[in-house]
Amino acid sequence: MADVSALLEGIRAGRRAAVSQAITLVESTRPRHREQARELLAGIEQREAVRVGISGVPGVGKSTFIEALGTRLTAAGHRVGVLAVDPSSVRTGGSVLGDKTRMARLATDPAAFVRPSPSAGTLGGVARATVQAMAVLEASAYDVVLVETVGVGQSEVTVAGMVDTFLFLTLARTGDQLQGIKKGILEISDVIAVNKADGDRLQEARVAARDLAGALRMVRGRGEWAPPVVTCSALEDDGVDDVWDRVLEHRHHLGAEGLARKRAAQQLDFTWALVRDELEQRLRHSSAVRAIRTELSEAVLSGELPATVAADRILQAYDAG
Ligand SMILES: Nc1nc2c(ncn2[C@@H]2O[C@H](COP(=O)(O)OP(=O)(O)OP(=O)(O)O)[C@@H](O)[C@H]2O)c(=O)[nH]1
Ligand SMILES: [Mg+2]
Repeated sequence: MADVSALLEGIRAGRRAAVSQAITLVESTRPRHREQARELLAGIEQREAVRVGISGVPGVGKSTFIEALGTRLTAAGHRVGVLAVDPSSVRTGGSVLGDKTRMARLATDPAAFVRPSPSAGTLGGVARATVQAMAVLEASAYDVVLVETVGVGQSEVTVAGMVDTFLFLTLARTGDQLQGIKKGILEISDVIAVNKADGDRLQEARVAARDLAGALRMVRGRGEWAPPVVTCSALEDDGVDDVWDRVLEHRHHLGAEGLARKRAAQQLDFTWALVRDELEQRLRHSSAVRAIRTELSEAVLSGELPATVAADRILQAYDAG
């Protein structure tokens, strides 16, 4: 497909078509493309953007928020890349069309690059593609990269592992409703914003932010970064600048060394994630495993064979194959 050196040249020059093609290349699972993607990634200039993950339940306003924030940032002279990690597109094989339409301004902004979620593969595969797409954007002088992900399943943990700051958007919830927020997500969040703080919901949002800040003090230990909880209205672009200030404060708190350490640790985690993803692919495609798969599955289902024995046989077949 691609001429890697032409792509590299285009990326350096900041040409959108080249950036777009390069991202398509890193998303591809075809062996020839993966080889070219490796060549491409080895050749691009390594730069570091401000990497921010944005998560929250469907409909909380992530895309609207990114539209407001991204427009502000490009107006201030930044180049903004937007990527999405969407686990539902992994399941259904379709990608979210909504994201583009809800970022109408940003999608036509010459200083922004909006890319929907890759639509094929496992979450591990999508994560691999996203990390590489991030590198492509950075090499093309996008200095802020925003990654949108729905706060269901594992995708937010995956995204938190590839960004500097993780922003969690939520809706006004107080008291018992706070239980509905997964504890795990509060643990990985660096900044929390109660969105849709507008109209009749403004007061409610403020109360919710205060309650949430209280609940968080119990989750986090002393001396750790205490995630600030603020309110905003993405729709009215109110408080979005304040949320961004908090993101920058979190960066400042990490400091250059802390950030470097965090990124290095993420690289190591990513290394193993790549290995696991590759092993899973190989397991799935192994003809030796395929040959015994149905028979073993039936034996386990009928209670004839214990899971431990079946697992051993599968691994033996894989190792021998
Ligand atoms: N009143 C109000 N509505 C908002 C606000 N932010 C988003 N919305 C509305 O909420 C709906 C969902 O917004 P999106 O930005 O698409 O939400 P999302 O979190 O990206 O949703 P998914 O991508 O489907 O997970 C849209 O109708 C928005 O107009 C806000 O601050 N205030
Ligand atoms: Mg969205």
